Order: sequence, then C-alpha cells, then structure tokens
Amino acid sequence: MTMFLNTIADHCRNQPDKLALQFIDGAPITYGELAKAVNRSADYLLSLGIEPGDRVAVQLPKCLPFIYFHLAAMQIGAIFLPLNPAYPAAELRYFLADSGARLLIADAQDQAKLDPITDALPDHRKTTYLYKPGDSGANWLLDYSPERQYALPSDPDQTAMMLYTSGTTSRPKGAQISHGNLTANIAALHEAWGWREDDALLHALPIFHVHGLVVALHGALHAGATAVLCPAFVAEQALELLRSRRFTVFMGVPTMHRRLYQAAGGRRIDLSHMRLMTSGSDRLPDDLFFGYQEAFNITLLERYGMTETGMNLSNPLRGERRVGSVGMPLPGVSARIVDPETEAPLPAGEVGEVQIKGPHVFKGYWGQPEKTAAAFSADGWLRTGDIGLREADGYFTLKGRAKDLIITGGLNVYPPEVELVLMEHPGVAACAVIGCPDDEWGEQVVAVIIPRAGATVDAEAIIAFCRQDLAAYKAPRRVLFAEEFPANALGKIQKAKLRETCCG
Ligand code: MLC
Repeated sequence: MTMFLNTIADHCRNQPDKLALQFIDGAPITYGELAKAVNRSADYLLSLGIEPGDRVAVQLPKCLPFIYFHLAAMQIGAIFLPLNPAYPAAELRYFLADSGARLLIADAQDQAKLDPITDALPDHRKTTYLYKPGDSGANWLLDYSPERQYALPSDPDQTAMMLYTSGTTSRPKGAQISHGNLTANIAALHEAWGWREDDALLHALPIFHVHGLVVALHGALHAGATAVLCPAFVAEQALELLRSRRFTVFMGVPTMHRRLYQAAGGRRIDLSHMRLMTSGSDRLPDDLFFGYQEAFNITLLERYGMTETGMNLSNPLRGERRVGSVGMPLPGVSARIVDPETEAPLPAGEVGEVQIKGPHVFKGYWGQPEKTAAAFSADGWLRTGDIGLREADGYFTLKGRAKDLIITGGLNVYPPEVELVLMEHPGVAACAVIGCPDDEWGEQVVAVIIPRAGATVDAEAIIAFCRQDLAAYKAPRRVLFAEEFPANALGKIQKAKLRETCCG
C-alpha cells in the first residue's frame, strides 16, 4: 500500500512547479514550496522534542501554517489534533487535557485565554503562538534550505490524527484515525469521484473536520491537483468564483448549498463546467437537490460519512444520482442494515441501523477501550447510530438517527452536552435539548426548560450562559419554558413528543 503522505510527497518531487495551494487573496504555493514548508515545520516540531505518538494540537484560523503543521505532524509520526477556533476555554481545556497534547500551536491573539489553560496541564510542553497566521502564511518558513529527507510513517496502524466527536452519554471522545485509514479512504474517493491532476478545488469548508480536511484537502493534494481556499464561506463570493470557470470541484454542507442557491436569487447560472459538486455532513433536502438542477444545471452528488470513518457511501460520479439517497458503498467499504435490537442483517427495503466495515474505519477512541468496544458489533461492524434502508438495487437512504443527535449547519451537537451546561444554571430545575427543523440550518438547537421554583430566568440569559462554556453553534438558538416533560413509564423524557409540541 502506498501511503497517502507518500503519494503527496511524490507529487512534490515530480511536479514541484505545479500550484498546490492558494488562498483566494494570497500568494500561490507550489508543490515544491509545500514540501519545503512542511519539512521545515517538521524540523521545528522535532526541535521541540516532539516524538512519534505525541499529540500536536493546532487551534488556528484557516491558514497555510495550519496545513503545513498538519502534514508535518503526521510526517514525523506525531498525532495531529485540530481544534475549532470557536471553542471557548472550558471546551479547549478538556480537549487538551484529555488528549495530553504536548504542543499547542495557536493564534497569538488568543494568548491571554490560552496561557492559563495550558500552564495547568501536566503533559503540556509548549504553546507556540503565531502572529497573524493568515497574513504570514505564504512566507512561512519558505526560505528553508537545505532540504532534509524524511522517512514517512510506514505502519498503516500508526495514528495520524485525532478528531474529537461528542458522545450521547459522555464528554467528547478522540477518534484515532490511522495512516492506513486515511490512505484507504482517499484512494476509494479518488477512484469513485475520478479525481484528476488537472482538477481545481474551490475549498470553502472549515479545515478542522473530516469533511474539509480529509475529503476535500487531502483529496486534492493526493490527486496532485490544486486547492484554492476561502478563509470563510461567503455565498456571493463563492458563487462568483464558481462562475469564473477556474474550478472543477466544490464540496459543501447543505446550509452552504442553500446559501449559494439563495445567492443566485432566482437567476439561472450555468455551472455545468463544474466536474463535481458534492453535498454531505447532513441530509440534502429534496427541494435543494432540484433547485440546484434548475438554477445551476448541476446535479449535486450526495455522500455519507462520519468522523470515525471518513466517507462510506456515495452516489455515483457517472450513473444516477438519486434524490434523497446517499448512494452505494465506496470501493472497499461494506455497509449493511441490521435490526437495531438483535443486530441481525435485514433484507433490502427494511429499515434498521446502518453498520459499516472496511479499512477506513477508525482505530478507536483515545483512552476509552469500553467506548471503543461499544461502538462495534460482536462481529466487528461499526455501529453508526444512523437509521436507513438499502434499496433492492443497492442505493442506501437514511431515515433518521438512533442516537440523540442534532445536526446544525453540518455540525453535530449532542443534546446531553448542552443539557449538562444548562443544569449548571441556578434557575434551571430540569431541561431537555432538542433539534427543531430549520430551513437554513437543517436543524436548530432548542432548549426546553423547567425553571426552579421562585427563580426568574429569561431566554437571553440562558443562551448567554451556554455560550460561555460551549461553542456558539452548540448553544440553543431558542429557549422555551415548560412545567413538565412528556415522560415514559421509566421517567425518561420522550424527546419525540417534545419535538412535536415544541417545534411547531
Ligand atoms: C455558525 N453558526 C452556527 C453554525 N455555524 N450555528 C449553528 N450551526 C452552525 N453550523 C453561528 C455563528 O457562530 C453565528 O453565531 C451565527 O451562527 C451566524 O453565523 P454565520 O456567519 O451565518 O455562519 P457562518 O460562519 O457563515 O457559518 C455557516 C457555515 C458553517 C454553514 C458556513 O457552519 C460551516 O462551515 N459549516 C460546515 C461544517 C462542517 O464542515 N461540517 C463537517 C463535519 S464532518 P453568532 O450568533 O455568534 O453570530 C462530518 C462528516 C461528514 O460531518 O460526513 O462530512
């Protein structure tokens, strides 16, 4: 197996003058320059004593140094840990402590917030602050010579990166993704989506998730193609760029596609020069699928993945892209539908839990053997917690979720995490967090609260309270008050009933 880092290194050697990366308003970075910047970043990590297996956390806005350190950390066998810049101190403290990160690379702007956190961490060795990481990105370490040759990790089981995913019953868990996982998944996507060296990706996703970092960015670099990056997604700007005919590939979540569609404002804008436009991280609404065909002359390709696996299923590049379906297993991936109680495989057409097997399935949760074991069936299939069915011709359709999970703007929010924070509020006697359907975001986080007797609580204050300890996207958008919750015989809140009465 040629590991994906070797494939990227081959491109750096074989086509050093080819454009690899460029921010929309930044300097071009060729594959040759990319190799130098990554090698120099790797030297820097080694100079700090970073060793294979050490966790290297990076909390930076979307910028070139983020990408350099990402590749550099994996190159020296360390474990890359990307962190959302929107995490407030409480969340960040948890991620750094749980992962035992040795090094944090962060924006100097956040120093006052970060120093008190990292100073208190036993395993932490250093925080490197970058000044204006966005501006300095192009020149970052480019004057580097001589070139040092790195032996890239060759053990497919070695952990390459760790991505935190929230849990239904616990604090977030670090999903360990190996070099072999990444290699298998990127090779499968390369084949299924027909990645080409002359592809140009317009990259508008965040790069601290599997979608923007692995599927999009690794996809382009592994193909020896070019990725042009937007620091943030601005629909009007992205639409102009897509019209410019400079690009062949675009990937987004439904909220981004919705905004692009709205930016067209009823005009017909032909984007059929785009070779591939994909949608994922949440269900693509049918009206958007058809709206895209009408407005842009594009049939979005919907696919299905998750942090623990990368991509699992995809509609075909050639052949029918079926509305409402997430397509078929990628090459090398096995998918089945099982009875949620007995885990017996179900025939086509019957609804059950989606389970996944393949070389792309993650190694396990960091330091959590029981949670890792619980994630798999007795015969080694990953329990996704998603409910769906397989049609007779092999297409899969998702029907819902077995787990208590909200997806807003393509980001997962686990209600228990929000409920824990709400319960800290002195005016809250009981609470339940639910997802209500929302045209723009897919779902909206809504908190239903039973106030403590005698306490006066208002919605604004509750939202502000949550935002102190949770990233803004996890905080409730709406707060409703109730006197009691619908409960089953065991006293468990019936969230489905609550959604019926509260989402309205
Ligand atoms: C931002 N906000 C959100 C939000 N994103 N609220 C709920 N859900 C979200 N996803 C908040 C902001 O903090 C802000 O709060 C307010 O909403 C309005 O912000 P905005 O400027 O309109 O939002 P914007 O920054 O434009 O972000 C929207 C977005 C972004 C859709 C571009 O959410 C995004 O990039 N989503 C993609 C997420 C992603 O990459 N998911 C992949 C996960 S991997 P305020 O009130 O403070 O101003 C995965 C596996 C797989 O799921 O299969 O892909």
